[in-house]
Amino acid sequence: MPDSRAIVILTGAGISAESGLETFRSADGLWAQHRIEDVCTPEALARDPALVHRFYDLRRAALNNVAPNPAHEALARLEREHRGSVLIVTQNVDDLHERAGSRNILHMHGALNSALCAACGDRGPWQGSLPPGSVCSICEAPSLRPDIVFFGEIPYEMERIEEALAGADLFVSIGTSGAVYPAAGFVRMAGALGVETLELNLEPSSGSGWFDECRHGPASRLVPVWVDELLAAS
Ligand code: BV8
Repeated sequence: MPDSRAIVILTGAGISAESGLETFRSADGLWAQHRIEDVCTPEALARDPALVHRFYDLRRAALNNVAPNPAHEALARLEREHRGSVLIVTQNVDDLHERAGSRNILHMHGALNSALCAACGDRGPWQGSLPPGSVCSICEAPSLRPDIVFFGEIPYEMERIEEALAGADLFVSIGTSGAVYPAAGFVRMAGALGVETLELNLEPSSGSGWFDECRHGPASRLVPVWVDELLAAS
């Protein structure tokens, strides 16, 4: 019987770590250099727009120096070859899933290569630095900001994510510490709906106890092995 299970995959900073992008909560991670309150809240943006815009400018520029790793590539192969649906819900704001060839992706915390107009709400592609006061091409207000979901703001695509979880046969969490909600609650939502759950992470996360199965190690090794297993059983 071919495997046509619907798969929902949540990814976090850990899947991009081996591509050279910093995670958030490791000892030398992004938050170690900046307090969350200083760069990832609406209050921080209002208090010091230059600091917040520069924090995201630096991370947008870093995308030019990194490439997808075998974990991103394995997920793109899964989407191409698996008979059932494969949806990536990523907390990451990098474009490595896209560059690896994945297409069915929801960026629930926004994206570095996008700008948001604080005046009219338009979101559009953005390359290069985004200084405070950049002008929106739609409403012409000097109100463009990084298209990032800050703490206290509502993540994108929550309805589509909840629908996908309700219709999933398998929920896989890759490279996330399970520290940030609502993403950290998806495993419990899935489990309560009878969805099978798997964690692939370097080490046990805050939510490991909620998963049916956990495998620990680097994503660039674990993810291709898991995808090979799943496709071989198809
Ligand atoms: C909201 C912006 C209301 C993008 C980010 C319930 C309880 C408690 C608090 C809350 C709650 N509900 C809401 C909150 C408040 C808050 C929250 O969760 N606070 C936390 C700190 C307690 N949440 C919010 O404010 C959210 N908004 O809830 O609105 C709402 C909700 C639903 C519906 C309606 C209304 C908004 C949260 C978004 C905040 N923005 N970032 C950016 O700057 O990049 S969060 C930030 O953390 C990133 O998005 C990041 O993705 C996210 C999670 O971090 P991880 O990706 O997990 O990264 P981390 O470093 O933590 O972990 C890396 C993992 O990888 C580790 O486990 C490590 O072991 C592993 N790893 C490392 N190397 C490898 C590896 N794994 C495999 N291989 C490797 N090589």
